Amino acid sequence: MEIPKKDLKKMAYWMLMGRRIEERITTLFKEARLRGHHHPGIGQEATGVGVCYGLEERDYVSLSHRGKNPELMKGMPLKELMAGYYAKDQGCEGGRVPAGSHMYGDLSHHIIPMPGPIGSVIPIAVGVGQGLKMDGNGAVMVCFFGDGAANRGDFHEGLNMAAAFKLPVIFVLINNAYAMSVSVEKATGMKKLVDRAKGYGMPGVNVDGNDVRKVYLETQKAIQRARAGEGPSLIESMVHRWTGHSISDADIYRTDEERKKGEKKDPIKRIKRELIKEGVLTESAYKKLEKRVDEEIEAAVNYSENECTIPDPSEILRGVYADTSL
Ligand SMILES: Cc1ncc(C[n+]2csc(CCOP(=O)(O)OP(=O)(O)O)c2C)c(N)n1
Ligand SMILES: [Mg+2]
Repeated sequence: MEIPKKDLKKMAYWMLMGRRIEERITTLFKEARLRGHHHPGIGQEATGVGVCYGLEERDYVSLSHRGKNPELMKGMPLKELMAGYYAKDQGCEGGRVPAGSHMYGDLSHHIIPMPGPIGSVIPIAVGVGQGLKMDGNGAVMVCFFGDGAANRGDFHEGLNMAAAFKLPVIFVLINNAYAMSVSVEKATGMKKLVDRAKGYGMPGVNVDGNDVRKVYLETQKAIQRARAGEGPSLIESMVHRWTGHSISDADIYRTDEERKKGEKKDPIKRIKRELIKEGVLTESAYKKLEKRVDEEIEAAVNYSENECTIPDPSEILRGVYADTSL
């Protein structure tokens, strides 16, 4: 299937946004303008964009700790995301999550936060899928997680239940070959994680996560299946993690050779090369896109630093305990 040019341009915009925001957040940490924690999603842009491009307002996503495309594409305003990194009132969690890169969400945009323990979001996503099935309006739930999370019990219980009840859930396993410093080879006896799908009785597909078109087209099949009431699918997307696990990981357990091999598959360079070759974008149109993305990010940084407010300490317990007066 051909993807229309206007959609490819939008995909390129979102991928650039995914890349540049990670780079900007990293420099803000280095300048000590941001504090807390960050897991750079550099290298995962084509996966986030390819999966989320076809989602509709009625659909839900649940987040992992890496990559910003799902929440932005699902409607979280960039300024709200950035103010969340600064732990400001106006941020996505009202200043409660200075941890930065995860544990935030926005239910008004159908974005389910990632709980701290990796993989724990999977059974939650299955529960949302059950709710969507009961609503019967054809909405789907997309659940992102990593290869490490796929070795936790939550993955196995969640996929089994989703298949047994034919729930409209698309499980997106982002395989970046590592969980912190532990390689997939060391963590499991399986060669291909996607083969696990067979064990639960659902379709599974392995895609090159650097190729946004392939990710998009495979996800569309899974979405159609879910909307038609045929149940869940597992998509394993192969990517390279460009940085250490987090900004505080020196990444000493990988070789330069391994890193260089992964970086050759850069999804951003690839989409730029392809779209210019196919006449979808010119070199100068691509530069304009970069400029637009950088300006939007800078506006969000300025907003967070200069216009947003720090939460009042009296607010700290809001949302922690149930309101017993109700
Ligand atoms: C249950 C649990 N164990 C350990 C951790 C610490 N931890 C945070 S991220 C992470 C690695 C996750 O690897 P993966 O699922 O492959 O995602 P990636 O970081 O590669 O995107 C670990 C072990 C955690 N958050 N939860
Ligand atoms: Mg991983």
